[in-house]
Amino acid sequence: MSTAGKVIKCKAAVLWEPHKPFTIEDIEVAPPKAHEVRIKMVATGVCRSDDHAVSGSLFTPLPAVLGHEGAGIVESIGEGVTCVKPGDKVIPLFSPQCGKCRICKHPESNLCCQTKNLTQPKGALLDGTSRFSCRGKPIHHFISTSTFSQYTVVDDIAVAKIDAAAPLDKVCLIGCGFSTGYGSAVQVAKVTPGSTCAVFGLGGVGLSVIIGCKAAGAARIIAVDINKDRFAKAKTVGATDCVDPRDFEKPIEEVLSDMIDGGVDFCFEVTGNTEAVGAALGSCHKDHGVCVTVGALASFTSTLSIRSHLFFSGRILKGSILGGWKTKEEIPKLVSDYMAKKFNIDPLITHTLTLSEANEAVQLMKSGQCIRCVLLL
Ligand code: PAD
Ligand code: ZN
Ligand code: ZN
Repeated sequence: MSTAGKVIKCKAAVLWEPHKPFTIEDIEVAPPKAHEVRIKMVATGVCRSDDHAVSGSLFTPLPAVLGHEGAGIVESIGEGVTCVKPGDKVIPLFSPQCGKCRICKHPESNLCCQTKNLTQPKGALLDGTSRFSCRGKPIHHFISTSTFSQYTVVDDIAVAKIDAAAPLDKVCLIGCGFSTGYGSAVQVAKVTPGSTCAVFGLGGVGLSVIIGCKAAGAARIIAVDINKDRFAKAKTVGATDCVDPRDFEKPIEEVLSDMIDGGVDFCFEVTGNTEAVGAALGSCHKDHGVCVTVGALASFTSTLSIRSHLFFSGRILKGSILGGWKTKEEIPKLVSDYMAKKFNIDPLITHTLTLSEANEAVQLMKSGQCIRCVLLL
């Protein structure tokens, strides 16, 4: 029997208060309104940004259904939706693409003017209301996606139709971690063949940066982390050297400068630690080094403290949201490239659990034991 037009009852992981575990709840998911899409979620990765939302450093109104790295199948569509139909495989987009605004029309940018849920989070769909409720209370959406639920509703500018043959328990990572890292290398930094790169932070996002640096033809890729357990996987995906800053008395930027004759061409901060931004920038070559910060900008509350002298002779510091991809157009292409084996995301997935184990997945991430944990919904 069709569920279109009806309220669906399903399970979701709800965060009621900051710093608390999720509660697995029975929630109601209302039908999509005009220009909205209801999705039966199949799989979702757990990203460090979800944990930043739990801790409050990435502000989002609560109670909410978190999760933003998912894949699923369209269950029903609201009036006026033409980009997807029921049965299509899709990835929700935490950075939407309206295709009409100044930013969408700019060749280099991807933070669409409709990305209000990221920049000024209201915890709602674009019409300002929620489709989720639980125990009689409305529950907020999270950055246009809310993938820690068996069903979610998104705006039609925040969903990308993908290859019908794509394995959703793998390509869910293309909704955030993989695309963010890979795009930070190939299109934000624009890593060049034969260049030298360093990547600070070897979680799912940092390892994806390494995959991107390798695909772009970097000659040397130095993986930097304070968790040595990450080094074996970094080598598997393309790192040529692995360095733990704690093994040295001198600052890591001096270590890398000695290793690579004055510093690397491209450096990436993918730690979420603001102090690592200065070290990453300082590890770039002073004349032409490009540093991309990916992790530190996920926090709304922190400020950067960087010696101004580091910019004296031309280093560049850039930010990167979702790897700079114009999501609606380019996320489906990344899925097709994965299907064509142009890169492999499978080594990033170290654990697969179920929605009822969402808290265990967060603990595995926080303890450094897992790279990406995928929840089956
Ligand atoms: P993760 O927690 O799995 O990995 C972070 C890694 O950094 C871990 O291996 C840590 O041991 C390591 N680390 C921490 N501090 C340091 C340090 N000082 N020096 C070296 N290594 C260190 O996170 P993740 O890979 O899921 O995400 C990384 C960050 O990127 C995180 O802050 C997340 O919120 C952010 C992010 N940003 C975007 C975006 O669009 N900008 C998208 C997705 C994730
Ligand atoms: Zn993420
Ligand atoms: Zn736009």
